[in-house]
Amino acid sequence: MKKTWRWFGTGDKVTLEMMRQIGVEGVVTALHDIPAGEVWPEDRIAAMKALIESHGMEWSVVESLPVSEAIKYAGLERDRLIDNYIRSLENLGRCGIRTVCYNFMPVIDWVRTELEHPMPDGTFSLYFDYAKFAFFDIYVLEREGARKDFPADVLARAEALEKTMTEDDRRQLIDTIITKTQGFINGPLGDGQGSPVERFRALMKPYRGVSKDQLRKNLKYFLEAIMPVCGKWDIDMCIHPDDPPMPVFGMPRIACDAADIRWILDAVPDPHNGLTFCAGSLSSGAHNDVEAMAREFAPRTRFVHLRSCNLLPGGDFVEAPHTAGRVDLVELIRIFSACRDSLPMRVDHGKTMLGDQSVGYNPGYGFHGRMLALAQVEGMMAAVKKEKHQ
Ligand code: DNO
Repeated sequence: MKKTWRWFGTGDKVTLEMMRQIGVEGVVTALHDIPAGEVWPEDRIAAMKALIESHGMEWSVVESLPVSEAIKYAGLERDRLIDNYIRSLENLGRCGIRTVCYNFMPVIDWVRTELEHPMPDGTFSLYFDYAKFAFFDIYVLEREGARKDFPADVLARAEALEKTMTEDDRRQLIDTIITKTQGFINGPLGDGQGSPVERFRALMKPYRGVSKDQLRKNLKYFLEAIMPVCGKWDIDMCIHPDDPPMPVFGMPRIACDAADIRWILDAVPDPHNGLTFCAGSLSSGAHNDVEAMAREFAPRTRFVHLRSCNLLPGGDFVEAPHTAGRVDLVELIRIFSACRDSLPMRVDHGKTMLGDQSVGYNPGYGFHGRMLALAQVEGMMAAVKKEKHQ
């Protein structure tokens, strides 16, 4: 597997020089300043590629070329936006970029309720508290019908929170779920006026009445439209699983489990319709047997995110150290390295540690925590390689 690292561009506090020193071979990045829906110009792509190459690495994966909301809910401007997407792919193809990660999650990408959850060893992890999430849905978003989406014990915990959460706690939760987590991945939340919560509600509106089946059809429509250009330039599209792998805020999600992924890969059997195997996202769903999924989907996997979670009582989960989560990462490395040479792999998130918290890194994307994880994974890779040659 190829050791890659997510980099947020020249504004990232982790520099290309730092990445090179710790043995990163390939960079995973995007033109983050270009709003979703606009075409990525060829000269901008070429300049980014040249910058990375001048530091002795390659641009291995685009993460992400974002799919506009109107493509996901099949709005009126869908075909125009797909045309723009195709033009971006063509420009990437001309520059020799062959792997593109994207997701098809309505409105909200990954969801966490705490970005710096203190762990007993003094480090911090990303954390999902199901009751806080329910509290946000019911009492902050005030989504109609939200209550019926939660089990009784979670509702009871959310009700208790409603009595104890201060105004400041609420503000912090909004900041975590909407502003911080989404902001650096997809750009600021919509244009529009008003508070983040109002803007979030407005973005959710077009999904009213969009069923899981409809969302699947919209993905198929999108994939069928872009496959010819992917074929022409040999570009692998790799869908990122939903994180966490369950429907959120009453909107459907279609990449949550083995049946969903099977559906996506079968609906458009073209080999350029591939998967980002994000072990971390999949591992946060108790229903997922992540190792079995790796065995099944390795042949269509084009990019791997290695990490995993630990599941806690009541539907909570915490991102685990790379050596101590519920998924055996050594086994995943065995499966993926048997399938394809040089499959790009990044360690995904890491712990926040050794001063990472005061530098201003994006949540989950600090330096020391990911460096430690990369070293651990590198050791696992070396052991697997040795096993293979025995
Ligand atoms: C979170 C990431 C996701 C991922 C996108 C890909 O840290 O794994 O935001 O980049 O879903 O489109």
